[in-house]
Amino acid sequence: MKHPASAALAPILVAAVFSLFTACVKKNAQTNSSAGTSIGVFIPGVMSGSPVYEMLVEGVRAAVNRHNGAQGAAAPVELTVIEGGYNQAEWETKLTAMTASFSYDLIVSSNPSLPDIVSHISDRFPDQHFLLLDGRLEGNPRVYTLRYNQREQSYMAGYMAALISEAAGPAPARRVGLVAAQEYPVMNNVILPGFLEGARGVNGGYTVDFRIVGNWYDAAKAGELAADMIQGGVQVLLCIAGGANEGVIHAAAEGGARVIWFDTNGYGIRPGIVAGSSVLYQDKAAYTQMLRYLEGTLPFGTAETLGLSEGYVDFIQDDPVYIETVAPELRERQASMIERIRSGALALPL
Ligand code: RBF
Repeated sequence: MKHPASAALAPILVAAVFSLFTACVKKNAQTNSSAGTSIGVFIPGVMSGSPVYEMLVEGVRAAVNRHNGAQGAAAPVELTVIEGGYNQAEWETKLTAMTASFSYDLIVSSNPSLPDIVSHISDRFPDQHFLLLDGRLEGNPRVYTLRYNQREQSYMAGYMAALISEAAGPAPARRVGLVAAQEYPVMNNVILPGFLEGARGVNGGYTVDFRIVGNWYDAAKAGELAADMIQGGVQVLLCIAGGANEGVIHAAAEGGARVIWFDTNGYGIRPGIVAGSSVLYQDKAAYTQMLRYLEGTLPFGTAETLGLSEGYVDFIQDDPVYIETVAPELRERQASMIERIRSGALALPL
């Protein structure tokens, strides 16, 4: 008679051996043809409340569906999405496990911290290919990266924040706000300085009240920070805190302040309170680069930076809620500044 524990374990073992076997078969098949191509998307965080990740999956999925539609059902590309969760200390282990499963021909992700993590993994798994957005790594022959010109993106946010602050009262505090989830090199070296630079484009006297939530989900904490900033005279706040942004919106609505949204069109989130949307088109980037991969033309080893003139960064000006919320003369000044970036008269390289 079989031991009961081993009877219970047997199916698990069989499943484990089988999945290892199919993973190896899949991998081997892939090297010879595009049949059985498997894409894994790693989300460094959670999707809900973070448009950069929602756009990533949307773009990858659209490219896979288009490819599968064109190829017929014979050899569909498979797509798996895995969330890494909010504990950043676990991301490398989780991504290593994903790589070590040998299940994915390509792993797609998005985050400025991913290039470092992937460099470590790539040393141990040199055959694994990666497509990384919102990050930069050049020269690894298995890694392609694309980042956005976030100096342009944050400049446009800062310019509008200062325009609204100037118009808000007779004695503006000349202080705009930035509520960020955490400090990281792109935040400290690109986004915060770009936001300040934009505000100073309106008036050189501006400073930034910069506050840190400590994570990407605590809306109550973000709300407390924002309320304190508004109390101190800040009239317009940029928020880059994922799910915690909700708290900033709430505090602004209570305190008569305005919010500049980042990454996606946020006017509809709280009409009248969100007075600017400085966006990046990560869905378009994910779609375009995934199609290049599926067509075999993604230039691994290279790193691209795309901004306003390439159509990957913008400030949404044609939304009816924006037109209703922001006075015409401010919108005109914002529009002419954007035109100066687009024409190259105002150069904001990274
Ligand atoms: N952005 C989000 O919207 N949600 C997140 O959970 C998130 N987590 C991040 C974790 C780290 C370690 C870093 C460096 C950035 C993170 N970002 C996140 C920010 C994102 O990469 C980007 O800078 C902002 O969305 C602004 O474009």
